[in-house]
Amino acid sequence: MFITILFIFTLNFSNTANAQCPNAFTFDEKNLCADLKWEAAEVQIGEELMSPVLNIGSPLPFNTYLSKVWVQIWEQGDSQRVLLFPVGLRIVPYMTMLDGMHHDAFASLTVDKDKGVELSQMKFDMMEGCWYITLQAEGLFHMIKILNYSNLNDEENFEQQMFCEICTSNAPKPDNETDSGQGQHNH
Ligand SMILES: [Cu+2]
Repeated sequence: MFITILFIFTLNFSNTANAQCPNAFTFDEKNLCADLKWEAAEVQIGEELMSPVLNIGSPLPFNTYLSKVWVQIWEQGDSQRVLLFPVGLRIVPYMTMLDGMHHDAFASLTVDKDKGVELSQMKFDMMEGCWYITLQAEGLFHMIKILNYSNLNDEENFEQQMFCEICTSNAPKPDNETDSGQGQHNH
């Protein structure tokens, strides 16, 4: 019950207070914001879906989706949101797991000066864990939680979030953590 209340509070907080700067972080002594713009996932056979898609493992290989997202970074307080591409900042898919085996995952990166950094070819496979997009550098480990998989219903998405609540406590020195819900919540 406590976890449920905490979860709902976190969602509401992220919808309002963080609207201007969905993911605040500091890099190279600059206060920056990041946001995720999900794109249609790539699939060779099967129906088209928006990213993020959680690959639930059956029937393989037909329902394996490769998720795709634009990551946009700008300076806090810049209402124009002029895109920045900080040198030395790594943008990496990441998973925290129940068994403590936290790990990076592959993404193919493309830079577009008008759209940001695109991460594609991301294979979010279902495990006993929680997927993130992380911003990494020396002294920085900012985790953006992935919410609302397009192929899961509310109850299944909630179950995935429970892994986030449980698995993240022993993640490597996170400076903070935010949600990538982007107003897609159903309440
Ligand atoms: Cu994993």
